[in-house]
Amino acid sequence: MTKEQIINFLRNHNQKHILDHYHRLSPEGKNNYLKEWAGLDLSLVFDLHKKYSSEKDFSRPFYEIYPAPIITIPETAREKAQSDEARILGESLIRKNQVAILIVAGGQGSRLGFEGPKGKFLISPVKKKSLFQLFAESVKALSQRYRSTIPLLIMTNQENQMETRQFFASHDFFNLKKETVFFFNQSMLPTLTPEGEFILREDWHLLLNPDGHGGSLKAFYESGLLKHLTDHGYSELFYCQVDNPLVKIADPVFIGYHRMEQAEISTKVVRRRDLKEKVGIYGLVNGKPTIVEYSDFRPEDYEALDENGDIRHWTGNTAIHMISLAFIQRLNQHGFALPYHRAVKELEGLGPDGRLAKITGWKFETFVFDSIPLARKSCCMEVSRDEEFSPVKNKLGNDSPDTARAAMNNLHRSWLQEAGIQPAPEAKVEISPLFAQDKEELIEKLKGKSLAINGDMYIGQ
Ligand code: UD2
Repeated sequence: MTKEQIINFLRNHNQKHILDHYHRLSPEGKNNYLKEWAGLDLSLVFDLHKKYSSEKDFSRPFYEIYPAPIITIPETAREKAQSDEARILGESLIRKNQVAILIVAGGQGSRLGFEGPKGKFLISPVKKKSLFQLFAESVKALSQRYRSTIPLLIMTNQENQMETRQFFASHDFFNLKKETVFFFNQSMLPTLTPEGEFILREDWHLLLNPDGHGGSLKAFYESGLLKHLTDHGYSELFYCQVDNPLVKIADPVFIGYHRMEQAEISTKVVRRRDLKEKVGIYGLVNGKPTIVEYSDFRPEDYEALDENGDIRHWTGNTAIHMISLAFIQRLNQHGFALPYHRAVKELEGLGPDGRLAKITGWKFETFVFDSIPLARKSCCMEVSRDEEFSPVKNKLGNDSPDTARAAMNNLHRSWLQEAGIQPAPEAKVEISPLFAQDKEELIEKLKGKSLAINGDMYIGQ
């Protein structure tokens, strides 16, 4: 939008508070101020505001969601053989440089109360490694194990991109080849008040929010990185969130099943911990595989029990996906159209008197899992929570740094016990991804070795 178009837009949408501020600026100040508005989709947020404002019925719809086909955790010999077959296929795809990794790290991470990009948060129980370091070392270990090039893509937003890039550069990309690490920004959208007004920050700039992790599929395409990877022969994307230190990066079994099922997008689910756990549910809606977010369920449905007294909707979305690059290409070709959700948040902004005040904001965002019903085929695999899922979201309680550190410690202690080593009861252990990425690799490396663990121990490379 040109300067005139923006001013006309503001007038037509009664944004008097913005126009008053604008007219107080110097000619140079006016130019600079409008620069940040030029790239924003102002009409979109007002269309969305109109849609949500016209909704009288705020009660949540009843979702007819039924169990979808799920690849459950292998128990029988046949299931284990199938899992091995998937692993071998997945490993071959990694070796053939077909698999890239995307970590979405553009969220605002407000619940954790941590300033800065969440990937910088120091999480590992003994060495206090950051989330980014753990991911980077896993990618390094995978590329060494499979002698392949595994591009690592990190989605940031305009507010945390510099700090994220600087963090990697100052750590020399954690020994990754820097030409295999890519950063790209998702888009931002203006936050609106329920009355349909833009919100100004303390510095009088427009309050914006990232457009949701669904924006990763659009930004990945628009950045040119999708074409770059496709041109270099890559075909599959392993997708995960920056907040989960237990994620099995580029898990060959998952990659294999995704390919065996000829799926365009695949999801890992875990059994819900309890009725209150806030996760999306994977199931069939109108016969199509779909993830319905906990916040879109009617509470009585989300907390329903089945005839055995178990949680009826147990397939909790871990937000770990395999997404085929051809599918992302297709999603973007005809105009990217994931549905926008509205999050209502209490935030700070300038009130009518020009002073900072508590303001209710409507944030519009897309969810990556809304692409699942658009896929020709999708696949779902159940995994063990203890092995693969312990996100860092809240400062305390569930899904906190404490619960993630405990999960990491328990997992690595269990690997050592399987290798015949019994750490002292209170000892915290941490195994570097560069030493062993899974139980099998650790057992192999410690074969014939004895190890006394009487206190906290880090097992490095
Ligand atoms: C998400 C899922 C939930 C479950 C849970 C697992 C949604 C709406 N819900 O809940 O179903 O899978 O995770 O932990 O996704 N992010 C961006 N850009 C954005 C917004 C988010 O990169 O614009 C990233 C963010 O950095 C974080 C992740 O996406 O790593 C999850 O973001 P969230 O906090 O919005 O979703 P959450 O944790 O409520």
